[in-house]
Amino acid sequence: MTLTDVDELCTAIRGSLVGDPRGIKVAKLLEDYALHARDWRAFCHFAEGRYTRNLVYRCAEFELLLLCWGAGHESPIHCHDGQDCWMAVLDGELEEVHFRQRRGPGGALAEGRTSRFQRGGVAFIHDAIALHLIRPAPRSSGVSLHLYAGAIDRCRVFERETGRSELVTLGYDTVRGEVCTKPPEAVRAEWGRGGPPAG
Ligand code: 2CO
Ligand code: FE2
Repeated sequence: MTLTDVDELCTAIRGSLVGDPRGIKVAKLLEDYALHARDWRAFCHFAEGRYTRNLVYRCAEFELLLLCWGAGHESPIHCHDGQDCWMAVLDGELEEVHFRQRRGPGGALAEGRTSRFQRGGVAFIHDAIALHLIRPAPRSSGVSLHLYAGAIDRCRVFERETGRSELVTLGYDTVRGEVCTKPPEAVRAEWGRGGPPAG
């Protein structure tokens, strides 16, 4: 299969999430798309000082986001609200750093492995695997495609030194390539549970 169109990718993902408990088929689809497609460039949107979250597609089963990472940007250390998360690199080089909470109350997070991913590389994470942060490799920027099944509307972000966390609501910088000024709840309501809004 050669996937060059993001809507084709969404159709294929929907057909593959069921009966793919380890997510192998889904990872292959994302790799295929990352290696062959260019249409994602229409959804790219970079900002000063922070990575951006750009909604490509959302339905009852999953959410697909394009994330744009400038040099020096870094996500907080965070969880994934109990959901499965795949990240496919479309451009540049990204680093993923794993963390885990130590047993007992409080205390610094323990740093685990760091992995690097280039175009076509696919990472998978779930809360049972680790917390993580994502950032571009030194001197690189990056664009990545994130599949959350189901959607992640909020997550906990963690302070490395104390292990303390707070719940944050996740928003969108753009929706299908258009700058988004609405609160995330409004976008979610528009997309409903079945796919893109009509019109
Ligand atoms: N989970 C983060 C987010 O959705 C990005 S890091 O990849 O999972 O903003
Ligand atoms: Fe993440």
